[in-house]
Amino acid sequence: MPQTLLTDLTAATMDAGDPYGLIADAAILVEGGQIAWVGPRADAPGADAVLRLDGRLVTPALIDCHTHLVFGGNRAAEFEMRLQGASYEEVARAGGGIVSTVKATRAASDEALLAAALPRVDAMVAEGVATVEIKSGYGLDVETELRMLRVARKIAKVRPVSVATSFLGAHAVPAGTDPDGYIDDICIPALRAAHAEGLVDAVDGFCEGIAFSPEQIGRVFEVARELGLAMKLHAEQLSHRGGTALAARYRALSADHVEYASPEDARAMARAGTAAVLLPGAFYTLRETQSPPVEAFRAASVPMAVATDCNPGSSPMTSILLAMNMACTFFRLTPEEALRGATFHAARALGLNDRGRIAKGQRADLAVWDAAHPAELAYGIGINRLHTRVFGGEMR
Ligand code: DI6
Ligand code: FE
Repeated sequence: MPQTLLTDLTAATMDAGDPYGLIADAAILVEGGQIAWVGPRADAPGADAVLRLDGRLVTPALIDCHTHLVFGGNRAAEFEMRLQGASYEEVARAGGGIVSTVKATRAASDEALLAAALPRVDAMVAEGVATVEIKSGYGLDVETELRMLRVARKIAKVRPVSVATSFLGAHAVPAGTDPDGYIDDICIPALRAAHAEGLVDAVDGFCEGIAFSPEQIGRVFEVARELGLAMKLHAEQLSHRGGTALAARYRALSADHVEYASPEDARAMARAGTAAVLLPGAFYTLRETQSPPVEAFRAASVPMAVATDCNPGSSPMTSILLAMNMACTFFRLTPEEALRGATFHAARALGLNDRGRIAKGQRADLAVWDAAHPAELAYGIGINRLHTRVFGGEMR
C-alpha cells in the first residue's frame, strides 16, 4: 500500500497531552486511508513519498456534527419581515416559520433538494470539513422524510465528505395535526421505514414547548432503542423542559443547544456519556441571552462539541470556523475547546471513534492550514486559512 509522509509541519493532534496535543516540527505517515504514524519529524519512519508542508499547521479535518442542510426554499422574506417589526406569530400567520420550509421541501424534487444542498456542503468542505451530520425534519410526512435522508446519503456519493444522517421526524407538529397522533401515525412509521432502507444513523427530536414533550420524544426513543439506533436531542434551547435528562436516560450521544440546561443536567449527561453540542449560530440569530452552562459542563467533564446548526430559520450559516469563533466570544470557550469541539468531541457526538484526532489507526482526514498556531482558527472572523484537505488519505 503506498505510503506518504507529510513533513515540515506543526501537528495539532487533539490527542492527549499538551493543549491541542501540539507537536512542533512533526511528521504524519498516511497509509491506505489511515494515519499509520505521527510524531516528531526526527523520529519519522521512511516512506515511498514525502510531502513537505513548509511549516504549515495540520489538524484533524473538521466535523460539523449538527446540520439541517437539506431543505427547500429559504426564509429571507421572513428575516425581512422580522426586521420590519413583525412578531414571530405574525410571521407564522403569514405562512412563514418552519411550516414554510416544510411546504417548500415537500414541493421540491430530489434533484432540486440535492442541487440546493451542494453549495452548502461545498462551503463546509472549503473550510476543511470532512464529516457532516445531516438531519431530516422538514418533511413531516413519511415520503418526504425518506426523500430528505436519501438526498443526504447521495451527498456522500457526489462530494468528498462523509455523511452521518439523523432522523428528525419529531421536529415540528405539522399544521392541523394532533402531536400525539403525529408521533404514532407518521413519525414512528417514517422512522421504521427509513431504518429499513438503511437511511438512519441516529434518531433526533426537538423537545420544546413549541414542538414535543419529553413523553412524546420518549415514545420515539423507545423505537430507536428497539431498532438499535443511537439517539440525539434538541434540548433546553428556549426553555427548560427536561430534554437533557431524557437524553441522559437513553444514553444519547448528545444533547444539543442546551442553553437552559442546569448543573444537575450536566452531571446526568456526564454519567451517561452524553456530549453537549453548542450551536452559537442559532443563539446569535435568535438573539438569545441565556448562554449554555459551560462552567458546569467543564466541572462535570461533559465533552462540548460545536456545530453550525445550518438551517434556513434559526441558523442560516455554513461556516464551522465562524461557529468556533462565536462559541469563544459568546460562550467563552477557549480556542482549544472550540477546535476540540469541531474535531474530537464532534466525532463523539456522532458516535464515531475512527476520526477527530491525529493518531495511529484514525482515518486520514486532515486539514492543512496557512497558520502557525491553532488558536488562529477560532480567532479569525470570515477568514479561511485552509490550504489543503486530506480526505481518506487523498488530497482533495
Ligand atoms: N431548533 C432550531 O433552532 C431549528 N430546529 C430546531 O429544532 C430551527 C429550524 C427552523 O427554524 O427551520
Ligand atoms: Fe438543529
